[in-house]
Amino acid sequence: MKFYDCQPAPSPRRVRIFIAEKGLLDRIEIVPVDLRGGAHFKPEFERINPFRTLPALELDDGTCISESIACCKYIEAAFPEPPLMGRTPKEQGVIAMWEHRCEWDGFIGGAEMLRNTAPGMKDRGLTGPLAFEQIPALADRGRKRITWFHDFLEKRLAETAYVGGDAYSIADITALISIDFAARQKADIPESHTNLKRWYDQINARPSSKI
Ligand SMILES: N[C@@H](CCC(=O)N[C@@H](CS)C(=O)NCC(=O)O)C(=O)O
Repeated sequence: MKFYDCQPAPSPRRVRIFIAEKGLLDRIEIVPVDLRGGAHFKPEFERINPFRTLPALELDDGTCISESIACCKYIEAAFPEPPLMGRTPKEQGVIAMWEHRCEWDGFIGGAEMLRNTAPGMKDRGLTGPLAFEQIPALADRGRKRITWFHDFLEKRLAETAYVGGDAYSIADITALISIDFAARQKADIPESHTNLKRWYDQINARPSSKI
């Protein structure tokens, strides 16, 4: 299996951490893709992902799977231990709910900020092959969404050890990469959010967070 990766980008990091937590780093070939240099728009990338985003997996039979959560679902099914998406139906539902919430307000909020302000992202308001103009108001909205994201995680982590419940899961991974993505844009965890900070320090100390 191959994993199409880009070191600084948050979505590939989400799957890279998932792979590391499964102990699969030495069983999967990592193929770096230069997003800044536009390697994902070269004709040969069409086969890997016609939507022109990272991450992507290529299975040994040539099947390609893009979308971070789809890559993680495939890995979870193929390599169930340790479970990162819950064991029981209840755990699976609760973890999926929190994971999606973190992607929706955390990752997307960060993407709205970056893609609607960075000079290097002119006409790259959305990923993919079409040009989308930057809309500065969306960057402001993204910043608000990050405030909301930090606030709801602070409340959640006053009640549970991990975002998805009692155990580390994909919900923690998506929360971590979204928090770091927002922090790169000067939207840090507020000092007052002591539960979120405690959780962050603990998750950030895991070896998988460093790769
Ligand atoms: N929904 C996609 C989002 C992936 C995404 O936004 N990837 C970014 C890197 S974090 C990308 O490939 N950007 C390419 C571009 O900006 O042209 C997923 O979860 O995989």
